[in-house]
Amino acid sequence: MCLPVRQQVLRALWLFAVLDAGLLLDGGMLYPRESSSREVKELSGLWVFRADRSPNRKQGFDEAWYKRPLEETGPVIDMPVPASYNDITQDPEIRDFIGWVWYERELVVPTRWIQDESIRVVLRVGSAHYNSVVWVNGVNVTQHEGGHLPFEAEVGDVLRKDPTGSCRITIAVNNTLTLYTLPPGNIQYMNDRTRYPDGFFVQSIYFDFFNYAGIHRPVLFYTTPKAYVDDITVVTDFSDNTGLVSYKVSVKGAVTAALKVTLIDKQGHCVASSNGPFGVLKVQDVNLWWPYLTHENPGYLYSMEVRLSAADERTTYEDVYTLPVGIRTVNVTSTQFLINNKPFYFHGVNKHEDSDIRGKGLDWPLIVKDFNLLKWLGANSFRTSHYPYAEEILQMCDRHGIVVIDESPAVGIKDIRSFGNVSLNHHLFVMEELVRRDKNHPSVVMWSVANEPASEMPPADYYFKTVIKHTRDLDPTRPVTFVSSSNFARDKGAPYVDVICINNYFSWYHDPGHVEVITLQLNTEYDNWHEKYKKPIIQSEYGADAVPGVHVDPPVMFTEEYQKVVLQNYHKVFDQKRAQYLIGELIWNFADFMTTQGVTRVVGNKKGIFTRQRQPKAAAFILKERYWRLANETGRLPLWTKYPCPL
Ligand code: BDP
Repeated sequence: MCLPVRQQVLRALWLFAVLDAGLLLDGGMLYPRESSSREVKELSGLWVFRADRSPNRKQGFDEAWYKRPLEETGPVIDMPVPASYNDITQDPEIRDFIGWVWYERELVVPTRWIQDESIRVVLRVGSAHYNSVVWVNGVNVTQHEGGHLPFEAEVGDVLRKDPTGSCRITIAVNNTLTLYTLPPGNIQYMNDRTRYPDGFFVQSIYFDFFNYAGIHRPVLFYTTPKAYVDDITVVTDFSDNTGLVSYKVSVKGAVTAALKVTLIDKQGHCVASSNGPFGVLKVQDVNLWWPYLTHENPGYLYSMEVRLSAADERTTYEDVYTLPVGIRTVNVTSTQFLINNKPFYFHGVNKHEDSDIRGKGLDWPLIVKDFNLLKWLGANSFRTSHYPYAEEILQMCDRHGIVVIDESPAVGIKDIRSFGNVSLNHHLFVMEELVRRDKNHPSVVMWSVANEPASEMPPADYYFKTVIKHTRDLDPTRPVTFVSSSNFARDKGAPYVDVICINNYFSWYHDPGHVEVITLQLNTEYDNWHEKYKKPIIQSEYGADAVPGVHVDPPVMFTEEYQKVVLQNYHKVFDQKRAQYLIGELIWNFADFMTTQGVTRVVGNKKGIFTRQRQPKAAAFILKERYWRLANETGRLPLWTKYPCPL
């Protein structure tokens, strides 16, 4: 749909009015970036650490461990940040620990941060799993619930109490999951003293990945002036060759402020500018943001520089924040997913944040390796199964044109008590945190509110109707989905979503060993869904475990041959249905990943097409050939000349 420029501008202004309605959250969560007015001080590296092994795990709070250096209250060990703590030591108790662990870091902050009261100093945690309490010099500065999203606190006043600038940061993190957390879990005490020792308990989880814990993403200080740019929202559109960037800037710390907004292209030329807290930038001869393998120049980003000037009786403030902006549109019809009005077919993967030793800790070598593998594979997309990934990963997606389905941490909602109001309100809050963080990423084209909940339970209907509606109200510019497990007859989410995402494991969890049933069962399933809901479908998970190096032919389960043949049978149906309403296929999983121990898992889930160490299994080559072929069929360019497939 191509509206005239004027109508599009009005639509954008209406959108901003909608975006602010009924928010639970106050304030923005811009990614910390250095600029002429902002400094960033990363605190990655070695922290000191202690797990609170007391029976009720409350010794640290009872003895106020945050009041003194941690090493004065008991033994400490080195702990890298960011990283999960579980696989760092040789101690099985730390690997499987449940409860509060304590991290601490001492440093000296720059004198000018202390002396200059016009500087605002913010402490930011990229993510910590699951509940966190943060102190600076013994003063509680914030707490946060939820393992995959950032939180921050203004700490200038606390730091200024000590003119030497010495600073002790203490972070207590608890990985206990309850029926009301996202994801949910449950602690069970085993009271049969003939079978279990006193105080024995286990944490039940209803999701299939290891509940890694600790400080998973960077902790850092950043500064802004007292009057500062608190949030920016952009919505993009285009008409013919004119790009439109509607923006809204929120300012804090000043009653009045002058704002200058400039859009700069990759060559450093200013292509549009405006004044004021909201407006529309018009870009002539626009370079649209295109996905990888659909254009010779994918992932085109402009830089939007927001410059604030304000003054109070004492001083003047200037704040500068630069946001990368990709100009693109997303639309859905009953059979298609359109990016920039062109049909887009997702040929990609599901991932996990998971690797040896680091667990879920952010790790740049791993991130870059994974992007190189995605490109090698010819993958144009992934789903952030089953929680929001690091902002740094989404920035890579923006730059490389990798399309993202951004999923909330609502995985494993299986207990009826997790559909009550406490859970629902928390879920709405988390969707706000997610949209607030990721709304400006061009790579993010759809929100996924949950994965495979027990949607047959009676309260699920109201629950998901509410979460999906809230998400759509928060962001009317992106479609919303809900990832269903196979049983369409019991599904409660599909009536409300824009795209139907389905997971199934034919010839694995059903009819194990019978790959010959895949095509029939998949065809029936697709036709049922599409006839009932008339919405486009994404095969959001399919796959089979393969223990690397295990070979049997004719294929049997858990061999590399079986994984290959499962994929090939699914692909036959994909090729029929993508001519109709199938708009994507995402393999489960990109790489093997760790799970809790259990009789169905051989040191983790082995459905990766790459091993956990990122080496290809036989299935990776099948998929690579297929994805490059799909790219050549569905791409908009003569890709063989532009992108020689490295077969
Ligand atoms: C799917 C889940 C995913 C699991 C996968 C499996 O969405 O988290 O890892 O099954 O069992 O249903 O491999």
